Amino acid sequence: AKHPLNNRWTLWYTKPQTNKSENWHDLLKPVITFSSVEEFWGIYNSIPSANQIPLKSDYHLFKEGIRPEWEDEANAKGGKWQHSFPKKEGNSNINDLWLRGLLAVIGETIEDDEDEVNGIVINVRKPAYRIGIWTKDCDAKKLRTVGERLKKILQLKDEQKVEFTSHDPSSTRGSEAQIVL
Ligand code: M7G
Repeated sequence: AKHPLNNRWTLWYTKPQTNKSENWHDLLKPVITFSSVEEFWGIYNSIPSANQIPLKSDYHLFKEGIRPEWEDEANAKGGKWQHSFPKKEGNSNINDLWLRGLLAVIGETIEDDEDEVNGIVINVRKPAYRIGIWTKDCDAKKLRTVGERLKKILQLKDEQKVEFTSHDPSSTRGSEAQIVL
């Protein structure tokens, strides 16, 4: 028997831009939707790992029906907790950390019964890998729980910070982080 997840999840992929005429919407595509633990492992084991996908690509795992974009109404009032892993520091374990993030999101251990988390993203960039958790709103108390758990999931040391930034630029001064843990 399959072990059902509490929610259905869609994996998305952003491929790198190869010419300037391609915009964000041309590059971002859903890959597959699943709803059980067994399907998750089948997919995870058949796709390239985070350290194998090209520079400027992203994986996104979001609840079914939520596009991994600021504009989606489920994201518009929320923001993201992020940590950046500079490649010069090694990060040979980035695949493990990304997997820990995926499991915490689909298993919903990143939060209590709050329904605050919409998804998780990894951005593969030249200087760094960046992992972010996207939230539904900016409720300070719920955010704090998610941020603290993210630090543990990503096995960060005290001095390695996670930063929360709201998607709505009018609620922040520029792109400055609003909360740092
Ligand atoms: P990024 O991947 O967050 O950061 O955004 P990066 O600078 O490290 O690559 C890169 C670019 O992708 C942005 O400047 C936008 O043009 C586009 N982009 C990223 N996101 C998450 C969105 C989004 O949610 N909506 C739209 N419209 N564009 C996005």
